Amino acid sequence: MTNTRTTEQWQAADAAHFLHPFTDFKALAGKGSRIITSADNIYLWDSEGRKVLDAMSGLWCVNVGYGQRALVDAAARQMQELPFYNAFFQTATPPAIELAELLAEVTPPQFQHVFFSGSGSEGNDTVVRMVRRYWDLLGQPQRQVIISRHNAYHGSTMAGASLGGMAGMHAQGGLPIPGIVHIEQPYWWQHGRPHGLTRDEFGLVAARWLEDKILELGAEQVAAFIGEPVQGAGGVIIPPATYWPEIQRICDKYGVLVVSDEVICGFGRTGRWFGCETFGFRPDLMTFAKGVTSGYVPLGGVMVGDRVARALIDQGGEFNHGYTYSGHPVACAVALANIRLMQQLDLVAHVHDDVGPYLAQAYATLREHPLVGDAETCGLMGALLLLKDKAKGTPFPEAVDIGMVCRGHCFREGVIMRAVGERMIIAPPLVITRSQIDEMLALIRRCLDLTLADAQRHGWLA
Ligand code: PXG
Repeated sequence: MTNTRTTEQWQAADAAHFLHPFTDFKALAGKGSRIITSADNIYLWDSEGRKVLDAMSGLWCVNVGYGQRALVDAAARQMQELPFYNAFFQTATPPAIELAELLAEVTPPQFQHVFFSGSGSEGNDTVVRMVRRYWDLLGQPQRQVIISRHNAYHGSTMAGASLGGMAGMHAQGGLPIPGIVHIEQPYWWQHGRPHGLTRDEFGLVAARWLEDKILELGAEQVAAFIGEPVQGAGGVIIPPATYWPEIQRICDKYGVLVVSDEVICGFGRTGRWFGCETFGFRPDLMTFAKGVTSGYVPLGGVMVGDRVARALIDQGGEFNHGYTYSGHPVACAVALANIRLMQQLDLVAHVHDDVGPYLAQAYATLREHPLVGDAETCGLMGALLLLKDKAKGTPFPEAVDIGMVCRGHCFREGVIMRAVGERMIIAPPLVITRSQIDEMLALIRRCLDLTLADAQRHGWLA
């Protein structure tokens, strides 16, 4: 659809009818949305014709960048041939079968089966149903509890938001649902540094919170542990290298299933195909969405490892769960084109060997900035911690929403970053080049300088 109305007309119709996700409706209606009308490669254009560098890949999803013809053609072809058929009643479509086969090829070897959903949230609903079904089949129906982490994000459905550890979400709608408990996140700045622990020491401490919780509940009650390899929406919290291997050891010891939520980390984001490969653990289940289609159309799902698949398949009996769009042929055709394009472009190696290390080096230089207490990256995810006094590690007072001040400058200067509290985060398209990283860094540096000038002018540094 072309840009057929003025910005004001779009904003008025938007305010009149469209309730946006995670939005204060009243505040937005007073201000007006920014209308995005077109995109190419790593750039967006708004209805005023302004060009913006999209350092968030849409919403952590447009991994191959905008305007990739192969994905568009795959969708158009599939829509002509067979726009929809379901997978419920002993039927299947060629794109869904081929995608299942290709996913088995690009995921770690324990994954030979997939259950499709329409989104990451639905994928995590499937996870809850499936792990409980698994333990039922094994004759241990009391193994119900799933352990997750505070500040995790696993989606916005009842189960997704319950698995997530966002206090603001739990406060609305009576969450979490029963049988989901949370341990503390592996965030060194918050929980390790104040106690004088090195990152690696803290990684072990944080993993052992899981063991404490398993022992407190009784291992015979615990079905699974779920985590994002790197917490995305929580602020790009990169765990110490010691964390995930210790989580794996603990889960193995007590027979607890490991679920890796790869909705953000999957499909190359961390410099390997999946985040579990970067962090050295071996999940039994893996949720994916976003990067599977580079966001061109909605698709999600759960990779089912052999341990769970064997129980589900060999024991027989119907799994009473599924979605109209499980294995949607158009979504699967686009995912096939997307993954094949990633293979053709050797995009995972591009992140691992080239732009990932280049971004890490560029981010390290930002540590010299007076506002930046820490600058971390993992593959093509990055976080800047903005501090009032970096020498002492003092945060800004809560009344100063420093992240939102910085984000405002980003909007005006033409780069999209996300603010999570005092963490400024990025996850640019994986096709980004070194010179585009230079361009992005110049914009980020400028926004940090403007934020610093605000802080000085308002006396926030005193
Ligand atoms: N798991 C993870 C790890 C996610 O990041 C979901 C599940 C849910 O996926 P769906 O497709 O149902 O949205 C996500 C989604 C943000 C932000 O502000 C992040 C997500 C969604 C919306 C906003 O960073 N991640």
